[in-house]
This record gives sequence, C-alpha cells and structure tokens, in this order.
Amino acid sequence: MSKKRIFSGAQPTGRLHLGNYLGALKNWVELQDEYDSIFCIVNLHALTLPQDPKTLRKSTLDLARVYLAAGIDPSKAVIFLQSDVPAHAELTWVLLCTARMGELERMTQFKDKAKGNTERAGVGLFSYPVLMASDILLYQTNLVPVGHDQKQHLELTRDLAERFNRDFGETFTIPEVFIPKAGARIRSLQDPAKKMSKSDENEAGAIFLDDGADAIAKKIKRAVTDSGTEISFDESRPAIHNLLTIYQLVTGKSEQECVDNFAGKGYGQFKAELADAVIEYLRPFQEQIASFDDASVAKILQDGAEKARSIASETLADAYAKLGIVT
Ligand code: ATP
Ligand code: LTN
Repeated sequence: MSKKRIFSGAQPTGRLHLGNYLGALKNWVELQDEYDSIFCIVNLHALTLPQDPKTLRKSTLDLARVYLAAGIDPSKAVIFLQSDVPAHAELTWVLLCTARMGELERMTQFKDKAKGNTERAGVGLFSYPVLMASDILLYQTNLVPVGHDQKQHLELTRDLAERFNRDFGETFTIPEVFIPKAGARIRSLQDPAKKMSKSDENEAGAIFLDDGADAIAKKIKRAVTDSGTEISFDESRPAIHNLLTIYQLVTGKSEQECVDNFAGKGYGQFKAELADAVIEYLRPFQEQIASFDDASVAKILQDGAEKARSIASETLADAYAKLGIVT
C-alpha cells in the first residue's frame, strides 16, 4: 500500500513564532516518516498584503532554512516554492470559477485581515483561500496539518473539490484537516484573547524562533497571567492554560506531569522554569539554522520544484481535460 499524502505550507511574511512551530511545523516533522510529505513556501500567498520585494525575497529563503532546521528532511519530504510550480496559479483560476462570492465572504480571516473595510481590501486577499485550495488539491492530498485558524479554509477546500468532482467527474482527493490536540491555537503572551501572530504590533506577545535567551526570558516574565494562583489546565483561565500548554509541548510531558510539577509553586517559579524549557527547546533549532548555505538551499528547492511540478501538472491536465480545455 502506498503512503497517504500530507501537504502544508507557511507564508514567508516575517519571522516565525512559537505558535507556527507548535501548531504546524512540529507536526510536519513528526508526520514526515509516516506520510508522503510535501511542504510548500507559499510566496504567492504573501502578495495578498503589501510586501517589500527585497524583504520578501530574503524571507522566502529564510523560511526554507526554518523548515530544514526544524527537522524537515529533504530526503523524505518535498520542500518547494509555490511560485516554482505554475499549476498553482492556473488551477486557482479554474477554482475561482467554481467558488461562490458568498462562501468567500464568510471567511473569518478575510474579515479580520480586511479590518472591516472590505471595499478597500485587495481582491487577492479575498480570493486567497482559493489559492490555498489549489495548493492542496493539486497534490491529491489526504491530510493537511495546520493550526486552528486554517480550519475554515480547509472546509472551503473540501467544498470546492466536492463541487468540481460532482460537476465534472472524480478529479480531486477530498482532504482531511489535521489539527493537533494541544498547540493548535497558541495565544499571545500579552492578550490571551488573540492568537500569537506575526502581524501583531506588540512584539512582546510572540516568542520568535530566532529570539535569544534573554528576549525569551523577558517575554515570558512579562506575560500576562490570570487571577488566582493555581497552575492548571483550566480553560476559564486562558493565560495560564496557554503558558502551561507551551510548557507541555516543549517538554513532552503529560498534562498530569505538568500539573504535578507546579503543584504548590508560584507564578514566578513557573515562569522561570517555562523560560528555561523554551530556551532549551529552541536551542538545537537555532544552532542548526546557520548551517544551511545558500547553494544547498537552492538545490533542495530546485529538486523539490521538479518533483512538485510533475505531480501538479498531472492533476491540472486532468482537470483541464474534464472541463474541455484543449491543451
Ligand atoms: P500569522 O497570523 O502569525 O501571520 P499565519 O497563520 O498567517 O500566521 P503562516 O506562517 O502561513 O501564517 O502559518 C503557518 C502555520 O502556522 C499555519 O498552519 C497556521 O495555522 C499556524 N499558526 C499560525 N499561528 C498559530 C498559533 N498562534 N497557534 C498555532 N498555530 C498557528
Ligand atoms: N493559508 C495558510 C498558508 C497556506 C497553507 C496552504 C496551509 C497556504 N496554502 C496549503 C496548508 C495547506 C496560512 O496563512 N497559514
């Protein structure tokens, strides 16, 4: 039996944070042995909001290094740039003709990113989930490991695939979403009502993967807490729940072990232990990241693009044939 396929991606927009790592990357690394894995750097998605060209170029290659330093193994998984495979943009046109205005208008991320002013929002930002659907469907993906914020986009992807298959015949595999039990929604250290985010103006809310030990310790020390003193997984105390979840994920301990570890201890000691654990957890990643030189990264992306193109072009050709597009 051939392995099932996973596909996922991240945008090369700014520095990655612990939320991206614990909600997505960590799971990609854990799943790559069991699944036929494809990981994309979605640089065309980045164009949905204004980008400085120089910065975008640099962030794109930096993100490839992040994938590698996190433990994605190019001998097991395909790593490639979205822009290297033209089929993504081509299938997007087809699926834009399948999607409905109403279903895109319902996307909460569009409403958030448009900041209430949909008249002025870019059409790219509006149609971005359709590009994401193309990414996934081109590879006949079975499973998509993502954080909680992408759940709605996955539902749309399934709807578009089902509609196309119904109207034109079996073409796309219907993908399932994979959302981790813990870590799917790491919250801002400054405001637990919000997710930890690259685009948060308040940098103190996020631990970036390249933050040094001092910065990590300082951010955790300043992290907001809830009233009360107990350190437990209590959903009604989201700040402590979030910090304890981070502790659990970076130490690999069970919930019970985490709770037992902090029984009778105060917030001060908890934060100090958490900071040490996060610093230790990120250390191997931070040591690795400098070790990938430009030439080897370029080669990995080139090999990845070749493999990706061969899979994607087959799906696109099938979709075109079903639609009566002469090629
Ligand atoms: P941001 O909001 O920080 O800009 P993003 O979701 O727009 O992040 P990506 O870098 O493309 O940007 O996201 C990569 C992955 O990280 C996605 O699977 C996303 O669901 C996940 N992710 C992002 N933020 C969090 C978070 N706070 N907790 C858990 N997972 C997250
Ligand atoms: N929309 C996602 C990034 C993304 C993605 C994908 C994730 C683009 N294409 C395909 C999984 C599968 C985001 O902004 N985090």
